[in-house]
Amino acid sequence: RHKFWETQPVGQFRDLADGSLPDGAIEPPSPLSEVRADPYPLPAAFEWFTCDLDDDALLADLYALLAHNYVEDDENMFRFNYSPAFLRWALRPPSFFRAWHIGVRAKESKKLVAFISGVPARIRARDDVVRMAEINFLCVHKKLRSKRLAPVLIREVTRRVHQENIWQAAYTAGVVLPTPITTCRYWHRSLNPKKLIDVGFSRLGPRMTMSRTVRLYKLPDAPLTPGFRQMELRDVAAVTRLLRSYLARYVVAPDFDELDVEHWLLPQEDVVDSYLVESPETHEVTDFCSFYTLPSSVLNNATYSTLKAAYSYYNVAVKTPLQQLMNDALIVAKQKNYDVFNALDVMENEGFLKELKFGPGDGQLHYYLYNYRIRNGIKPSELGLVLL
Ligand code: NHW
Ligand code: EN5
Repeated sequence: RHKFWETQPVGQFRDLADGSLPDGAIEPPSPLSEVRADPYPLPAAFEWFTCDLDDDALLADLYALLAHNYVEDDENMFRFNYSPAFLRWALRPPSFFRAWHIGVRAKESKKLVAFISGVPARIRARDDVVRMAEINFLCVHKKLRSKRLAPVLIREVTRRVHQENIWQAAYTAGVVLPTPITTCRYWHRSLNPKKLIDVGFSRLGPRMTMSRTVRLYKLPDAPLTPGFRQMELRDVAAVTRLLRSYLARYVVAPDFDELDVEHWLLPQEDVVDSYLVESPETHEVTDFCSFYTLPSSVLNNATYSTLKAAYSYYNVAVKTPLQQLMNDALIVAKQKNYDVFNALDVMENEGFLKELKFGPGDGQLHYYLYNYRIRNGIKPSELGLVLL
């Protein structure tokens, strides 16, 4: 069934029933001297190409490859359209490795035809903090599909991760592979219902008119919680404390330090937005919420070419009820002209989705670990990790 994945140190479907296998690494690390020294062979017309994301021309090529060939929904109506600034942010966190930004080019034309990337992260599974690679943006040009190029890209990124003495990875996919640690559902909250219906992202409900629908999704003009404001550089220490103590309750979650928080959560326009509640009395930071910006191209629509989507990222509600905090997140997203606010059913999100008029989407997101077993998997609500 899975000619490639059957050869990899990942949970195999046939082991699902075997409760005797322990949690943790599936296979031990090798001595670095045994890590293959040279790149895996590619078909003769292609060559490996380590991408320099400082180079605006290269970044534009990567952007274009993904904008035309990356993930679509099951009916091919929308395609993710990660912006160049977003890609730079996603691929250059603290201590990133340039060698993990891996392109494949046509030797002759130098055209970028495939890509895969990793970034380093510390991820905790139960009480074990593990250095991992987060693998993302695997993409093969549409004209080169089904030629078994993806396994070559995956082996090559694995080799380059091993060269840094890192032996585990985390990744997500919309497709089922051996074997998810958990399967999450996407939920969607309409902010601009008329446009969403016009482009086919959502439908007019039964017995609903357009004007009733617009009214249903109406939001206040400004956030309601006193002390709700944008996160700033001076908040990094307080946000790190809040987030670390919050993520400690999940079975799988990132182990963020202040440098990570500064990178991943400090607002960057049209990339990541973060807000917090500063108590008007004590000036303490009590709550935090964030979302990232990932537009989708609208395929085949005469009126609209893109959907502006916000994706719920990390949220911590200590003093403010989570539902109220997320309602404020919806309000600022609406103010900033997003068409839809998306969230997964991870962490405590189940506790606000229905109440805030999110509806279940038709997409799922499966979470995976490479070379790390978690017996029986976990529930989405036990997952404290959001990948981009
Ligand atoms: S998920 C998004 C992936 N990208 C897309 O869906 C974009 C559109 N599609 C494509 O570009 C987020 C192609 O269809 C791709 C497959 C390139 C997906 N993950 O070349 P072949 C990520 O980026 C397996 C893993 O003929 P293709 C996460 C498939 O099961 N494996 O197919 C990435 C089959 O293997 P099998 C996937 O359609 C995580 C083989 O590829 C996969 O031309 C990567 C077929 O290859 C997917 N999304 O190209 C793993 N889709 O065994 C990281 C298909 O079943 C692992 N396949 O025969 C960790 C590495 C680091 C370890 C460090 C210690
Ligand atoms: C991530 N790093 O399928 C790796 N999106 O539901 C890639 N559906 O947008 C993983 N099909 O349900 C990719 N509207 C996995 C996701 C791939 C993209 C995907 C889904 C997620 C999606 C939309 C549009 C469907 C169009 C037809 C959807 C319904 C919204 C409705 C709003 C009102 C309340 C009820 C729900």
